[in-house]
Amino acid sequence: PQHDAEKWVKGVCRYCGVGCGVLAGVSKGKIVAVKGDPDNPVNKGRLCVKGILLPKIMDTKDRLLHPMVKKDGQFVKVSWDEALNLIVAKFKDAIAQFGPDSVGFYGSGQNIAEEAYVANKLFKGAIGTNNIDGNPRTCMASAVAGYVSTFGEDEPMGTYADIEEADVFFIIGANMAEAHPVLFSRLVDRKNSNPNVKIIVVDPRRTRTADIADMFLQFVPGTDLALLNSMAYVIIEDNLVDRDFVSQHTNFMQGEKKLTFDEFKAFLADYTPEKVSPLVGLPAEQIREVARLFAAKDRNTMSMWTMGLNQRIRGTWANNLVHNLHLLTGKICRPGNTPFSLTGQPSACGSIREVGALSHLLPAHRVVANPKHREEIAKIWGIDPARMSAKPGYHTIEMFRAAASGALKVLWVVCTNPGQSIPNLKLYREGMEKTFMIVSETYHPTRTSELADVVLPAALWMEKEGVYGNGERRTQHLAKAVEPPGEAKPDVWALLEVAKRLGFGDLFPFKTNDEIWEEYRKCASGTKMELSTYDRLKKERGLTWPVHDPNGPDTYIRYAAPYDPYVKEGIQFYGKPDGRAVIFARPHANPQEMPDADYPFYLSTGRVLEHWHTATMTMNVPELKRAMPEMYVEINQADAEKIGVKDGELVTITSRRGQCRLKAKINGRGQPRPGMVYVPFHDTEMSRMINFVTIDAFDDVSKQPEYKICAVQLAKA
Ligand code: MGD
Ligand code: SF4
Repeated sequence: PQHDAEKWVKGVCRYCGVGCGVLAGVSKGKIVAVKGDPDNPVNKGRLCVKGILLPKIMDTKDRLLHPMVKKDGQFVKVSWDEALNLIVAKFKDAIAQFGPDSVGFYGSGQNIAEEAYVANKLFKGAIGTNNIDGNPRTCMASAVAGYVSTFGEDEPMGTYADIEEADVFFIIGANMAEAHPVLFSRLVDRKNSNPNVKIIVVDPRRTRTADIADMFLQFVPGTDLALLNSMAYVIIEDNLVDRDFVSQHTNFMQGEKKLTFDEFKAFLADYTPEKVSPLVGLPAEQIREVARLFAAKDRNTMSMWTMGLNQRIRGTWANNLVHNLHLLTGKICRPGNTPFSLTGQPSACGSIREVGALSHLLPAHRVVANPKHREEIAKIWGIDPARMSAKPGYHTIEMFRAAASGALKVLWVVCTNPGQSIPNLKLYREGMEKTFMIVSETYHPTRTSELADVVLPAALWMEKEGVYGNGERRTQHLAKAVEPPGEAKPDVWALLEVAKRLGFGDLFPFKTNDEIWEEYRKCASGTKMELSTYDRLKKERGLTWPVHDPNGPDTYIRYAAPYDPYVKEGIQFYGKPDGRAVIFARPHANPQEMPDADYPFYLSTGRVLEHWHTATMTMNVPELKRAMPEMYVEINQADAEKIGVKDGELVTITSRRGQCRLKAKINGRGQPRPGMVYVPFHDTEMSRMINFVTIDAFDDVSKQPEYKICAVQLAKA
């Protein structure tokens, strides 16, 4: 109970990319309550049901309290010393015999920035391999590639404050009501405060988000590119283009080739609403109406999207096409006008995109392939740049393929559960068993830790301090509130120990998180994503970078005066050499796997409100478990009748890769279009783990897998 708290400690919610500020109530060394931080501008005191119940994930029966090593197929408790020595011996052996690219690291958008920074430096700087990737590849990679290709710089130009300034919301491929609940409540407030606000929701599934839509477009899965191009067509046809903006701030491109406005217009001739209508399954007039509302000259328009666009083999292109609509209409870089990609995890931006903990990146939005970038980072890391590899390492799917093929000998997994969350699981679980796998976890067993050779007990949320960076560029500090249980240690401690024992102690002299942060801050200094000091972050309710003067203001809108400290006048897309963003001609392309006579349904997968990803944490909370004890398959009423299934009956879902058995949910909280089914991916029970069914095809630019679409057959079980 809240009144028992001896003190309240400032932190951030453990779960989603919204990044709500929390105050954790501590009593007798335990977190006994959590409340929304009223002073945090993200949530202003609100929390969703997962956030408010956070104390219940701490002292659970399955907390991992000691290091363990698998001996003769059984996990045996060992000392930290024994576990670390074994890990170091395995790393040394593999590197000596097969070279640095035989080892890898798989991290998480839930790591604090300091963990990701140390891991990045250890693998890319000390060991000399770029084999470091993480779950944001499965989540945000297409958004990264979209921002970088269109604007030359990653991450949104706007912030959440745009919600209170916008009066048209274009929400495509995002179910904010369940995946970004507190942000959704800000949207609802905005709508309630102003009768003029219009909300457009584009989704093949009727979701809870669609419940507040003024226009709901339930289109055919996988046809976003055609729809977005068609909207661009209407914007040009109806003369809704902001000609001045376009001529001053944009280039038209098709691949590497520059186009004229007229050539771009000619490209769109294939996308008239009439031509596109049968493909997308929407009336032509509805496409026109939506485009006109989006582009209305007297309105501010904010787009929001997430996995529906990102988790696609054309995810990068889909991102480009949303940016196109804002650039064509000039609805960008002004309050309430912004293409805003929603982030999935609490620190996918702060710890992975900014720290550069993916296989092609270096800190502060640099890339491994650029010699100047390697040199700059090598200088800060105190190493010879020759020690760093120019070759991007394995991205997520490649990394688990390398484990399956035997090329990857040692893999360290921290703060993620790929044994449940990777697509086409059967193949990759076999790979995880084959390679020597170290898993740093807070709980055991999980679907990954059960396959490990060594498990290391990790300190959980608020048992360690650290920094998270949320989806609006807000860097926030979480204080340590309580001691970790048993022998659990912060992940950063284990990383530093392994670094020292591998002989790299001189590169890792850090005694505190402040020291790690201050070195990382040097990487960002002089770039256009400057960060504030650790001391200041401890006091503030987060700061949205760039923070040009460490003691000065943070930044509401990038690329635009008077908000962006690097722009003196007007708008400048300074990520591009000529300061111009790109409007891309990108054709429609089908998903990798289309329904056919054998596999006639589209399968889509995603989240529900009550659970977090693989549910290791949320299934430990009785209230959440009771509310949503097992996952199910949502089927449209008409399809259910066709296959003779009633609500609650078991259904077998089969793809070319695997099978699942789930209860049918008809007219549940979501309703897919006929011909499509939807399954949440939180279930830990083998027969209900939908990633045995999903496809591991990925976007060839962003390398993000196409979790959102594959073809399946359904049968009453
Ligand atoms: P999580 O449950 O978030 O799932 O998938 P994962 O990252 O694999 O895993 C986090 C793990 O970290 C948990 O096991 C938790 O117990 C542990 N943990 C918690 N705190 C700590 C800590 O401080 N230290 C350590 N070491 N461990 C900790 C997410 C992934 O799933 C993502 S990001 C996406 S976007 C994909 N989405 C998706 C989908 O939409 N559909 C399908 N079918 N699959 C998907 N998989 C992907
Ligand atoms: Fe936590 Fe996200 Fe809920 Fe906020 S909206 S309380 S960050 S899960």
